[in-house]
Amino acid sequence: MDLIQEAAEQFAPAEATVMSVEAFGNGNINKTYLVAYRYEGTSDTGTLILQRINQAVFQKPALVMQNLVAFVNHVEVRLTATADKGRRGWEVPLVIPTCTGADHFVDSEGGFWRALTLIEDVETFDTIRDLRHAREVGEALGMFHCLISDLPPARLADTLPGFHITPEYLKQYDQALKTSQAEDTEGVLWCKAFVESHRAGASVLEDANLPVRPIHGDPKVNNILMDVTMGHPVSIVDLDTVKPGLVHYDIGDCLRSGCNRLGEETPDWKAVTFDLGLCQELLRGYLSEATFLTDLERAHLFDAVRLLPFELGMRFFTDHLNGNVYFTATHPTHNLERALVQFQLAASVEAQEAEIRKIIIDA
Ligand code: GN1
Ligand code: MG
Repeated sequence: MDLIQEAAEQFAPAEATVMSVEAFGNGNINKTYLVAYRYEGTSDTGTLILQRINQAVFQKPALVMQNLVAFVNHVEVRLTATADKGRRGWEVPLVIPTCTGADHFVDSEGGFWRALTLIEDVETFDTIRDLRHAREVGEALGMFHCLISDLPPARLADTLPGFHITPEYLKQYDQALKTSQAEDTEGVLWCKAFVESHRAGASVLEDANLPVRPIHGDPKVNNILMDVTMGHPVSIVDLDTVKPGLVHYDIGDCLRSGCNRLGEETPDWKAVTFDLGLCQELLRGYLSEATFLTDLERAHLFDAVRLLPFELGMRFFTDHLNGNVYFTATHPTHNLERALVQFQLAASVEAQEAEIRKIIIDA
């Protein structure tokens, strides 16, 4: 039996047979599958999400599960307290135990597997469709932050030290430069020059004494689930990076993902721009929900908008220099192409600094 099938059977109900296991979603780190099963002797079926955690990235996957359970338990209580019967409410994926009651399964090759409930009747988008969608995405992130704003960050482990700390990524980049075998193509030279001209100000967020809060860590547009009929958001999934951090990392990440109409996988990197209309709606949506934000946090929002695309560009570029060891890549220059997109986006943010600062003040 192959390892995926073996893992699927650990999480399906004891009285059910696994019918199919299919690749699901398009994450760059973990492997995700949709498992369908049928209860023996009946026509009743069920589904679950099965994931193998990338242990090169998450070196302590048990802590990822611990955070997930702390998050789910907290949000479930909050949701029961605020349930609104009139509209489809916010939902969270639940951890499905193995047949022996554990929250994960380790296969014979050391692979770390866990299963979650599937949130049904939703759709996801790689890019934002229109202004209304932008507003809903912003509201979703604000809602998410609000739901966890009273979860003490100390209850969450740091599952990924250095995550979103731009100066740390600069150090990793410098290291990669020393050892890289990558050829100095035109794109590589352009990226190197871009990083060199952007070294200053990399630690502005960490230096600003901003409050540490629980964050999502990866709120890109396709992690936000939209109800298929009503179109409003019902969840933000991909919860492996829920941990203590600055909300700026989330806001910057959501904006760099949401305001790039061509998407982060576009081959046409020279045409990438940061869309001001989408930015305005997304931020309005966010700020309408995130009422806990302090003046100091608001004052550093532009830094987040500027830094996050630069940081992700540098992470992709570093991975290109290292031979694609971190992000899943379909071809050798994939991470270089992704880096060019993010750097171009960062350049577009800088070119529109005055307009973006005005949007932040007026939002
Ligand atoms: C990774 O696995 P995925 O696609 O959800 C990465 C994020 C990046 C994102 C870019 C743990 O997320 O930080 O923003 O790719 N996750 C990790 O697409 O590094
Ligand atoms: Mg993720």
